[in-house]
Amino acid sequence: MWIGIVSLFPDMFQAVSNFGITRRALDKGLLSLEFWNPRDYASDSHRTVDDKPYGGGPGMLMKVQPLKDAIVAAKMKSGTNCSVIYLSPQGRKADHELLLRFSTEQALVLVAGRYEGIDERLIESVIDEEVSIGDFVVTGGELPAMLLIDGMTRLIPGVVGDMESVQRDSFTDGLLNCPQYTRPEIVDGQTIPDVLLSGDHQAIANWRKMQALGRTRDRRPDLLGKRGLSEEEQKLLRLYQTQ
Ligand code: 4G0
Repeated sequence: MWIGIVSLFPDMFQAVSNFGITRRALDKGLLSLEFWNPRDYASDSHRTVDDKPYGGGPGMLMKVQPLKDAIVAAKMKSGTNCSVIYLSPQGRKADHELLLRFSTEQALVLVAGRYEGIDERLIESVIDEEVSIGDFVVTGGELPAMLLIDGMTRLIPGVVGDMESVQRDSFTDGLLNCPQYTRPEIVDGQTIPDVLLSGDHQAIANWRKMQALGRTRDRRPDLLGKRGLSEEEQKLLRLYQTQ
């Protein structure tokens, strides 16, 4: 997967390119990142990349011409008619399904804005999708873009050795994960659920599913609403309250 990134601060992306699973995906050639800095497309001697909003008010916007030229250059380099994604608090909220869809694209361009965002006409002319990572504002689109890159990368086949662990993760089946425990058996007097030591694989699977259902209903009932419950799952959920 090739990702073109339009950003005033390309060095920030070392957080994904130099560490962990994303670094390995780059090394293996399963992921590649390429950068376009609007500052390199600025036309004046000060290399200006911000501009005042029409109508006045506080804050600045990204200057249209350098940003547009950088986006068009990135898109050209992709070699395909790839989607251009703009990270903004006004976007559609990202979720597992969106990342799954993006992770199957062979090329994407991500636009990371600064200041108070970009001119609406650019959204109409060069942006295909406006995506938000959640209902809060940060100082630039770079961290939101990195979250998408990281989340997509682990869904690319061959990136994570154990695809089963990816499958088991939260949201792949629309539920939160069950509680997890590792050694030692007792931590400061705190034990672990007996069933996990029983060796009864069916009982363990049932317990885990029941916990996942129970905490999803307690913490994220919206997820259950979207997903629905089978007869078997309703039975496990009733058992959860009697625990
Ligand atoms: C566009 C995305 C981009 C507009 C970007 C800020 C949060 C997200 C930015 C603004 C971002 C998110 C209107 C302040 C850059 N912050 N939730 N910051 N405004 O995905």
